[in-house]
Amino acid sequence: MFMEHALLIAERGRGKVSPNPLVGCVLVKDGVVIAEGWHDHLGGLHAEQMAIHDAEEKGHSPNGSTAYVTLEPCNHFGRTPPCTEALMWAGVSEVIIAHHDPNPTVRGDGCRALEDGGIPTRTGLMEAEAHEQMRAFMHWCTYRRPLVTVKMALDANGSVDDRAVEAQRFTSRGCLEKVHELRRDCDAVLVGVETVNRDDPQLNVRLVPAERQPLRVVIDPNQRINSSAQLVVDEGETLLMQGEFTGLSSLLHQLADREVQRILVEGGPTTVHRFLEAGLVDEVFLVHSEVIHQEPIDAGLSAKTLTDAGLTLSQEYVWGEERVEHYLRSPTSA
Ligand code: AOF
Ligand code: ZN
Repeated sequence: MFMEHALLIAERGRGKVSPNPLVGCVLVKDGVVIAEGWHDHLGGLHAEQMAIHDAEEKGHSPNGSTAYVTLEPCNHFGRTPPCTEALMWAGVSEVIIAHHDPNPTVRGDGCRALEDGGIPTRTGLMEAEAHEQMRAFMHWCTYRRPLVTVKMALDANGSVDDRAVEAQRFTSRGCLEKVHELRRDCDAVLVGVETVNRDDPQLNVRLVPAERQPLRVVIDPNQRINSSAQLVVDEGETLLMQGEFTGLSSLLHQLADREVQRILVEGGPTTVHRFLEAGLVDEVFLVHSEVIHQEPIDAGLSAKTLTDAGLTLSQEYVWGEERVEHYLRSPTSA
């Protein structure tokens, strides 16, 4: 119950903390929550430190309380001083942790420092839920590449575009808003040059409130991008990946070095298939519209293509007027 509370308040930092994870913390005394804290934005207080401040502000002493925190407290001087020290200084008597911190600069040390300081710790309460909430951060720490999310919209026959008409959206406004929410949750959005030259997309977050915009990445090996494309001339940041590629995996490592933890591939079939064939896709949102294209361009995406790429159907949603299939990397091919 207390860890559930900590996971819930961690959500308040969504879209503002990357490349840090979402973290929540509650202080409990005599079975009652006396204070709460969460990592609110990059450079802001860590969850534990905010909770300690909150206790003081409310006139409660954190001394003798139990801290429930969704991530192992840090033990390093980063953008803030170590949380381990703050917890010890506050006199917390026990620390219950959902998930260890896989960050190489803090790994293992947080718990050890607390134990050495005489504060017992217990790790693993609601671990799976915490992992899910910090999925992109965990993936980036472990593999040093971003989590790759693909989104593709198809007509009733599996076509991505209609050559018979000017480039235009064929999904509902409600669906577009969900796509913008997805973009907001990603650090970068990637397309191929063909998509830029045909659709002239902005690839930013406009339909829902956003604290920051994703980095836009265009794969353009032969430098064919239209120089007046919106994402070239507008104010947002765009990374043009020009020249020969030695492999998509090296592209992802380059992006990971720029602290991109989750990337949304919104490209056309060529780009999406490149990622699928390289086995680099972690999840797919397949948006099914009831529209029928007159001169279709087949996406070439079948349940088999996705299974072959190591993905399994996990859930179905409704986004606006469209049905959406959510595929996730099968546990065996992680
Ligand atoms: C915590 N509590 O609320 C968070 C933690 O450079 P900094 O100070 O922003 O530290 C970033 C690292 O600290 C981050 O990569 C992760 O390992 C950990 N995040 N730790 O004790 C928190 N957000
Ligand atoms: Zn910390």
